Parts: sequence; structure tokens; C-alpha cells
Amino acid sequence: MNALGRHILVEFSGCNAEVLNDVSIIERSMIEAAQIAGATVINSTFHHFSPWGVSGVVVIQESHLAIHTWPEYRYAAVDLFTCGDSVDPWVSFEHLKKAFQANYSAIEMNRGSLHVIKKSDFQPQHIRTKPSFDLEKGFQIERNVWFTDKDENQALSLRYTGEVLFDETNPFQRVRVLDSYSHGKFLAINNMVMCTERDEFHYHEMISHPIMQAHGNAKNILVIGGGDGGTIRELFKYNQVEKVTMVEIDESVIRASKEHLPNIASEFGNSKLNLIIGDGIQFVKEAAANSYDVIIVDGSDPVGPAQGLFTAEFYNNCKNALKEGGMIITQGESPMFHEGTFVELNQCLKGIFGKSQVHTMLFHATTYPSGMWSLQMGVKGNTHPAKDFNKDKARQFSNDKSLKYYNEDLHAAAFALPTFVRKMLGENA
Ligand code: SPD
Repeated sequence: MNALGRHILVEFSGCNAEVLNDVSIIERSMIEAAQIAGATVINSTFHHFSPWGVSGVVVIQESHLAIHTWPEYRYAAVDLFTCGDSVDPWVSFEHLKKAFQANYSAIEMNRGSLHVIKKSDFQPQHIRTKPSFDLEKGFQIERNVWFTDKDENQALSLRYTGEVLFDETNPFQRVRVLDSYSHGKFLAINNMVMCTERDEFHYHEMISHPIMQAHGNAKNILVIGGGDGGTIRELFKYNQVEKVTMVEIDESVIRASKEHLPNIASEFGNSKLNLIIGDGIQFVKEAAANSYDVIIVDGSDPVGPAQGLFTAEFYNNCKNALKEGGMIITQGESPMFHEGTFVELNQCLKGIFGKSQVHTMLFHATTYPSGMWSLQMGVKGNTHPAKDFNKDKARQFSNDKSLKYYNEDLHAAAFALPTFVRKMLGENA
């Protein structure tokens, strides 16, 4: 080759659109493509974009492989550039063609033609005497792969190792466990973060303890969703609890959590747990009236099977299943990220429980988009959950159980809403 490098510009068309939208598969395929061709991989950086598409580059000792995908066109633009003769970029090309199930057109250019450029006598001032890598171990690949939970305009991203610990798609949803650098392992459903090892206690303590402390003596509890197990873990901290019925539609969430998030899934063996794999919406429709002290709706966002958890029919049935004096709490989305759903859910609950019987809490959800998340509570009775709770008992409980987020002061404080949120909910003081 009478040139410094070979550059193949590839048009991959008719590709598998799901593959082109999957940052993990693309990163893995690009690294494999480099390695199969005999290149030495130095690092990789890949991002998933909003609303879809992936960009990334694998830096190799012999230059780079780069990609940008348009899943909606089933198209990917790929550059394969290698210096010297040791790596054949067409080997990488063949690998990617199979991985993306693609049609293609490609052209090869020689880069740095030696007919045109001539070597100068330039000598770098500082030449390393030692190589920048350990010859014994080879290069350590630095991977830079990001999971992004987003809508069209906002996102929260976590960098993860690139390894996929659990990945199953069933008729309900896609369930994954990935390993992030900042927040440990995390559970994702349909590209949305559900919980991370590092901050899951914020959510699980706040969906459980304010309602349990406000009720004061809940013995029979229903949990809809909650397949990761974090909510039941918190509920079984109460000695008075006699039975927790949990209805989770997707057994793979439970399996993923038991396998990879054992500190969250620690109470599935509890003898007071009545675990039902089934549809929580149907379950409350058929539930006997006046059965439960507390109902906790620990669902996902309103896409896929969780959509029905945001309807008046569902909450009417829940109210019917609650005993007199009973209380329900539901994850209420975010006033900053899902204003519409947040407000609609609040109106829906007020229509069912009454305006003064619905109370909204906010808490810090550091790995949910916007970081501000809500829990909305409906009361079948006259208790005010922020005022009518036993502060001393709450203090004692949070100390005895070494809780990390909830405490007696936060209990009341969580119900205090910023002015803009009050306005959204029509709750001007
Ligand atoms: N956007 C995330 C909302 C998730 C609510 N459920 C989380 C499940 C944790 N048990």
C-alpha cells in the first residue's frame, strides 16, 4: 500500500432498526469488529440519542471505527479507518454487515497517499522511552457507554460498564440490569431507570414509611407492581404487618432482581408474603371490598402494562378494596418531567377520594429524569397524613431500623410543596 491508511466509508441500509437503536449491541459489535480484524482496542465511547439513534467511536491503536445510526431509516453511516497493513478493515465490515443484518454500499479510499505527501525530518521533542501500555497485559479498553432515560427534550444518563447482566424482552416490556459506574447495578424497564443500588432507598423508603406511619397500624397490605422487591423489604420492617399481598405482572422483574440486586430483593422468602404473578388492575377489580389497610402502587411509568395504573377505574377499585380509614399511595411521576401525567393523576385521585383527602409528596429521585419525583396519597377517611402521625414513633422507628432517607422531620416536610407545584395542582395556600 503506497499510503498511510485505508478508509472504508460504508452505507448500511435496510438494517434491523432495533439493533440500530441499541447502544449495547452496537458498542459490542463495533469492538468485536475491531478485534476480529486484528486491531488493538484502546477505548470506546457510545451514546444513545433522543429520541433514537446511536453515535460512537472505537479508538484502536491503528486508528478508529466510527458509526452514526438512524434507526427510523434503518440506516447507519460507518467509517472504518486503519493505518498500516496489519489490520484489514474489510474484516470489520463483514462482521458489522452480519450484526446489523444490513444491505450495503461501500467505497475504499487510500488516505495519506505517498505520491502526494512526503515524510519530513520532524522529531517530537519528548519521546516516551517506555511504551504507554503494559506489553504483558496489552491495552486496557476504556469503554464509555451510556444508558439514557429520556423523553424528546430531557434526559438522565448513567455511564455503565457496557456489560449487560440481564436482558429479556417479553410481551409486557424489556427488562434489563446494567452496571453503572456511579450508582452500582440498576434495573431498567423499557429504557427507563427503575432503581439503582445506590439511591433506591430514597424511593422505597418514601413509598412505604410515610403511609405506614400515617396509618399507624396497617396489618393487611396490597402492593401492585414492586417486582424488584424494595417496597416489600421496607414493609416487613413493621412487626404488626400480618400479610402483604404483592401482585406483579412480570415475573422477569422479580427474577432479574433476585439474581442481580439481592439487597433489594431480600424479602421474597418472607412467610407473610402472598406473591401473585398477575395483572394488578384485574386483581383490584375482583378484590373484596373493605379488605386492605394500605395499598401501595409501585408501578412503572405510564407506558406498557403500567398505563392502566393511571386510570380512574383502577383507583375507584382500589378505594373499594380499602378498609374505612385505609390509605393508598402511588408513584406519581414528576412535576418537572411529566407535568401532564402528574397533574392528571392528582385530579383523578381528587375526583375519587375528595379534594382534601389527596396529598402529594415530593422527594429527591437522583436517577429519575429531573431528579424531582412525586408520590400521591389518597385517604378513605379523615386522617391528614402529614399532620396526624405520631412523630415520636416515627423517630423511634427510623432510628431502630437505621433508615437512610425517611425520618420524622422529613415526614411532614415531604408534603410541603413548592409554590409552582401548588399552582399546578390548584392548591394555592
Ligand atoms: N421513572 C421511574 C418511575 C419508577 C417508579 N417505580 C420504580 C420501581 C421501584 N420499585
